[in-house]
Amino acid sequence: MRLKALQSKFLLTAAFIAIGTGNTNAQSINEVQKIANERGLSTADLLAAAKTYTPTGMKDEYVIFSSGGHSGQVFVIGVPSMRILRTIGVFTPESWQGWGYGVGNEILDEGNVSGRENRWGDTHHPALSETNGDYDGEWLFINDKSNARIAVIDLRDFETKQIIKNPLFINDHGGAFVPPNTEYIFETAQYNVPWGADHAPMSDYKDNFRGAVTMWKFDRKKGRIDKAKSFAIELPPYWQDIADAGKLASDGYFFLNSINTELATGGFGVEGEKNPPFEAGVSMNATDYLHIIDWKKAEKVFEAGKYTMIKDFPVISLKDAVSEGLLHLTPEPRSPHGVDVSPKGDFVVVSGKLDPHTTIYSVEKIKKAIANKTFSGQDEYGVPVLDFDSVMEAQVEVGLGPLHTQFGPDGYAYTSLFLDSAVARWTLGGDYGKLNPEPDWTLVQKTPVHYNIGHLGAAEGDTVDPDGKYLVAYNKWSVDRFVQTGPLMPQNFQLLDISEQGTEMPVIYDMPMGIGEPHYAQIIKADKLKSWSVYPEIGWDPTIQAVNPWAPRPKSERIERKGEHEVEIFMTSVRSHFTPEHVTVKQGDKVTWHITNTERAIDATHGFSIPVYNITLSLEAGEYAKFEFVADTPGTFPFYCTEFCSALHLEMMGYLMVEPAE
Ligand code: CUK
Ligand code: CUA
Repeated sequence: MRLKALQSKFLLTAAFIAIGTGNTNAQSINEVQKIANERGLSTADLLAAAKTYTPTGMKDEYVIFSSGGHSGQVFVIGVPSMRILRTIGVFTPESWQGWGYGVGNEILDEGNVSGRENRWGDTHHPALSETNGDYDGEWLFINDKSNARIAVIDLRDFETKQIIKNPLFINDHGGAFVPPNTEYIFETAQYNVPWGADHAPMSDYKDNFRGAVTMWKFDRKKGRIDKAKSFAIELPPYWQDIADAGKLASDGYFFLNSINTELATGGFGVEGEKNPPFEAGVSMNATDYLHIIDWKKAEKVFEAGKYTMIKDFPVISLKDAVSEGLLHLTPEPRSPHGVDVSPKGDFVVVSGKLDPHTTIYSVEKIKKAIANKTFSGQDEYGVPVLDFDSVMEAQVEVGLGPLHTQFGPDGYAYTSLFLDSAVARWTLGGDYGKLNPEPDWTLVQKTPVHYNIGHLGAAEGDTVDPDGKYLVAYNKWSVDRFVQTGPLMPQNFQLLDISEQGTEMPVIYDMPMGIGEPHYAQIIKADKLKSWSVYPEIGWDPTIQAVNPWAPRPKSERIERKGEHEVEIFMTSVRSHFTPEHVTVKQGDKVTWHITNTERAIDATHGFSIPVYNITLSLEAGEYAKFEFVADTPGTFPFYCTEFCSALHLEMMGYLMVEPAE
């Protein structure tokens, strides 16, 4: 019965498709119908296909920059096709792009932790650089939760340029987030430790463990975090969670929620320990605290020199943060997770995992309560707590396990529901109220997703000017959606069409994410990206984004012996040979190898690899790279181009001969 109805709908859809292509040939209509019937596709499926299918040569309208979770990387994905465009090696070496196998090692080393090499990360929150609250497509920042690090990625070449380790704490979560003009990158601690992760007994938790937010100064001209102009603000040892920077009405503020205001220290499973496990211990209070930080005020306090050096890093003390009036708290419902600022910056939306509502705070009311000191008290560290009822604007019952919220251009907000496995669409009030037909602060509809959604992302959905149109559910579980790939399954990115008001929000694509477990991702209009197609000049050094004077040029290739145990090699690569093709060094030589890809053609990448010495590079057109190693193993080592670059690519090789020492 249902099949029949669907089949008659196919005719319509097929005719629609046929007309759309200018082809009214009945045969092709029949063909579409036949295939749809054979594959069991509904009209909705055909429509979804029409909305997402991207024929060869057609480009995507939007680009997702997705965190990679504990893969340590960033993934770049096209919308609506949901095709993976590339990965960006960040905290984890990645051989295909030559990241961390001879090149990039110095940058990865900046992320060493306590003198140890750390070659993975847990990336959660990418932040695109913004100008006036809108993505400008220039820079991307991302945090590593596992070791409290921030990475800077240049979107001219999609490469990581800097990794910086937080000196005060050992993991982070409320980062990376940027204010509307990217003056700073915010990073906040999560599982608190004594400063610098020094040792202290758990019984010291209340007195010696500390939370903090670090404001990393971003020098846009240099494209680097300027550590000398960065500082931190001490916070109580609650588990600070996700954050969001204010904009427009809330410009200058930074909002940050927290769990574990109980100061639970766990201990479950330890003999003689009577504390409840963390999961219960941190969820006992009916409310936790939203932290409201006036970062512009904090900047002034820092500039006035009112800080203490801790672990060689300037920290504004909790005491000063309170007396200077730059830190306030206000209660938020149980086990809060997401905090998201509305497009005009006038509302702050908080969702508590254990409360079926989203709670909306009014920025105007917050400002008023701060000015009038409308406090309901203070926490045990002396931080003033703004009275909940005087700052809360509304609560919307959206469903079970609300986590994160994004916004559309039409007064809609979208909240992910982890336990319901759904996306809730609801309406904002205030100035947004006129933008859609529904009443303010009301749940409009819910769309099921598969399964257990974490973050969600709407096109430009956290900027001052959201686009709507598409929303992606970043689901944690895929369960039965794909061919079984062993017990480890991909995550599932589901694309939802949110372009129509008042209708459903159909899921129009499932994308298995089998290369990492992403958390947040941001979606930018593709035409805002101004990526290079080749490096601007031959000999371009991506680490300085300029021509490197050391870069070998055609006719300057050579091998120079410097002193007894040092050799310097100047090599070029072009289709389809390396110059020189023979490199002979002596066992024990310190080898410095310079190599330039002298190509000017788009996509004319050459790889370069040496066995045994663990070297593999990816040299894009124009790129210069340098790597060093000690030739301690004698032997005969063919080096070759790993990228199938030409008909004579197999011939693009040479020999490294390491002569044994006497
Ligand atoms: S968190 Cu993972 S679902 Cu790190 Cu932003 Cu919420
Ligand atoms: Cu160059 Cu293969």
